[in-house]
Amino acid sequence: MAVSDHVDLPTFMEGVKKRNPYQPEFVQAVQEVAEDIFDFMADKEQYHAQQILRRIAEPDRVVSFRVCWEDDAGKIRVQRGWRVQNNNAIGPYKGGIRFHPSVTESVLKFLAFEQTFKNALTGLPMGGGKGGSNFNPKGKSVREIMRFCQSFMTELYRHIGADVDVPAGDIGVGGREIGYMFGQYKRITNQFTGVLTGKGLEWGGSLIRTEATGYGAVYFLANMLATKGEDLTGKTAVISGSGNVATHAAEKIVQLGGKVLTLSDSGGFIHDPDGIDQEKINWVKEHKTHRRGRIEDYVAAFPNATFVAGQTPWGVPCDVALPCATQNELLGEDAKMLVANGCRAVAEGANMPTDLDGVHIFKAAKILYAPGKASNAGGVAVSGLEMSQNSERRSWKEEELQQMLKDIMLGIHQSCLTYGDQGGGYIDYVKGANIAGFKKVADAMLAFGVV
Ligand code: NDP
Ligand code: 2IT
Repeated sequence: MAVSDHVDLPTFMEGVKKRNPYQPEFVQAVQEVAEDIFDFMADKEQYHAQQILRRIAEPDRVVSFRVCWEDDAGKIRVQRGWRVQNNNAIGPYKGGIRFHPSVTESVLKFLAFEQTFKNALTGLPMGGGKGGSNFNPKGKSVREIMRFCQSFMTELYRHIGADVDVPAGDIGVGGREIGYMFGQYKRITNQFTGVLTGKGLEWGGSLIRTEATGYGAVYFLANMLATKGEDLTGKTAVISGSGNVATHAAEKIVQLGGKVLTLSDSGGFIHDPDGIDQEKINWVKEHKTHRRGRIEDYVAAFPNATFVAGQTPWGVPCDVALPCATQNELLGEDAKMLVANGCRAVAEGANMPTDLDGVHIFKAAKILYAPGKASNAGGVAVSGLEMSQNSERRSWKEEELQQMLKDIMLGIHQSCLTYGDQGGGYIDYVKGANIAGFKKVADAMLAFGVV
């Protein structure tokens, strides 16, 4: 029988900080979860005795490797690649791959940690992982991107597998990059397996995977509004980002009768008072994804809009907000501004876009606020459905998948209600998501003993 080890939250966090120096994003993600889990664990001795949270906050393994490739000028370039396999208590490691110059071990550890709870919330059998590289795809030719993806997979392949670890896309990694990586995996191993998700429809991909994260985030937002007897009709939405998640969130907001006012990228945001309708969203998708252009070019195409350089869009008054770009893009001051301007609901499409100050401000204001691990889980959920289809060697119909995505998002919402209802009509979705995700993983870990 393990000896009780009932440390308090500050002591626990001191240990996390000490063991993870120079990893602020990872410490931040653990802190946000630990704040809720310590409350929940107060009367549950076995979680303390078995050091469950401490074990979830220590990745099963972190693989770091060199990625060499040759650029178009013939110069040898050296990047660092990682795969963080955080926890596989409830299924194979599962999570995206990010290519962005800001990628560090800390960023990937926070993402793999968050992914562990998110994947548990979907109800599907997936553990948590994340990978990536500090490679910057901006300004690279398609051939350079292909060579990089092939070199990255030449090491990664030995650490992944359909029943081991199943990567997918994330920032800087879309269908094209998944294609290059899948092609290289298949070439090295001579196996056609469901080792990656987000694949093309011709070669094992699932319908609606591309749309699933953004659509799912808006379904979750609609579920939250429904608890107040409201829907999205006529509501104004401020969205950050202009990639996969942001454009599909915008699309679903428009479909459900809302008006999208902003989109952004790392250069700044555009504000279109006429609303960003489906035609304009199509233009953004084409311009950002296929032409790899900048969001500021939007104002030349749609002159009623304005571009604000170097800023995030949170100062634009709105009914609902969806941060869909990157971590820590919505700070305490932004949260205050949103609340002061009457924003009623925030659903995170990105992972950890709101910093800890912002989280505390949304909680104190008691607005409808969904953390990414709940509201952006639609993407990985459909990835889980892609894995099922690959295992069955068949493809499900679009209507079936649309319904499954809606049901999964509703199920996550219900889990948040179960563990986050604070009485008086206030649901703490952060707490609900953290506890529901933790409980599933923790109870599986208890069953396995000390491993
Ligand atoms: P994309 O690469 O398609 O788009 C990323 C968008 O965010 C771009 O508009 C990009 O601008 C902007 N962005 C990226 N980094 C920064 C930065 N440091 N500062 C400001 N803007 C930035 O990625 P996704 O849409 O797939 O991912 C967006 C977020 O959603 C991420 O947090 C990701 O982890 C999360 N997510 C993604 C899922 C998916 O299925 N794809 C699933 C769940 C969560 P620019 O073009 O200037 O770089
Ligand atoms: O953050 C995420 O959930 C993703 N990038 C998607 C992961 C996946 O495996 O589909």
